[in-house]
Amino acid sequence: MSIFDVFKRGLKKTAVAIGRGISSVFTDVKKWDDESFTRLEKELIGADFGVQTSKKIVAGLKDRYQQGEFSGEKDILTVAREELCKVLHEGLRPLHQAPEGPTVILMVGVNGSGKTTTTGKLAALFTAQGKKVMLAACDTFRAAAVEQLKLWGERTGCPVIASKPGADAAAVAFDAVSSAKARNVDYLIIDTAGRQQNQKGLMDELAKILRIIRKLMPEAPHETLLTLDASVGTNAISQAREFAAVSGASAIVLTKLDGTGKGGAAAAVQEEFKLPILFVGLGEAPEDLQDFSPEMYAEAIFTTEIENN
Ligand SMILES: Nc1nc2c(ncn2[C@@H]2O[C@H](COP(=O)(O)OP(=O)(O)OP(=O)(O)O)[C@@H](O)[C@H]2O)c(=O)[nH]1
Ligand SMILES: [Mg+2]
Repeated sequence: MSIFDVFKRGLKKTAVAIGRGISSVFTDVKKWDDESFTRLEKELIGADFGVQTSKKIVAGLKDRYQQGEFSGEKDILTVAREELCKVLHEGLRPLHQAPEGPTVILMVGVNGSGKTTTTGKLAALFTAQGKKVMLAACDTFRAAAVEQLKLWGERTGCPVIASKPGADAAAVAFDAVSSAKARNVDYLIIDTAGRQQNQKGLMDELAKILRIIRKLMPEAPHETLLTLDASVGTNAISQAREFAAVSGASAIVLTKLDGTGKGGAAAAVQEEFKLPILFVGLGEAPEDLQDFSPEMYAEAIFTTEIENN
């Protein structure tokens, strides 16, 4: 399956929802007026594109329509794609890499947002690129968390540094960074427990993990990736903004885009967080985590190829 197929399949629910929305706006409209543009804006907001982005897309469409650049429904999709890509390219950058030695990636996020699964999928992605990957089970809070990560270690053939549930998470981080340096792996990915910014004990634990990492490698972590569940809706996503600030998140992984008809969230997230989206989760299989490509994302969402199911 090509990477674009992964995007297409993962975003199908959203594409169907948007496609229906656009058709319902334009079926009986030969000429577009302010009302049809407003209806389209509402459809986009309804698919979680966020108010600002929806306005930007529609304003761009309107401009180009008035300049006579397009007329039919198909052209709308093309222009909508271009406008969405413009928004999504703002602030986009590749993953930070260590100039030498291991690149350390710290996973953070609220409970159930996809940290452990993303850790496993990243291991699969980097391994497929021929890189040496090590995982660290710093979620010592939840009993089954260590086992869950060890399973991903087995699936991807990557060593997992772990201790017992209940152990000191920062001590596991210490062992993991030491070991990653000694074995000179390319990537160390550190899974952590789910937490909210108002849980003082757990936030202190995260701060301690960071202090220990920096003691051994002052420039690490090279990325602190915040996992955000796209299917929870834009309100819940906005609530994660404070968490992002407190945890020092450097970039975002938007997970579960396949589980929702409101997959427009990437645009809203970028608008809210001012952090780049580096990866997207488009399903539960290892290959369903992909580098975020605005072009593929926009093409998969705004498409005329929607099967009727
Ligand atoms: N469909 C779909 N499911 C996903 C995706 N990412 C994660 N999941 C599922 O979401 C659930 C929670 O994922 P976890 O990786 O365990 O989340 P977590 O953040 O580690 O959870 P805690 O450690 O409990 O905080 C699991 O059932 C995953 O299979 C995705 O991109 N698509
Ligand atoms: Mg987890």
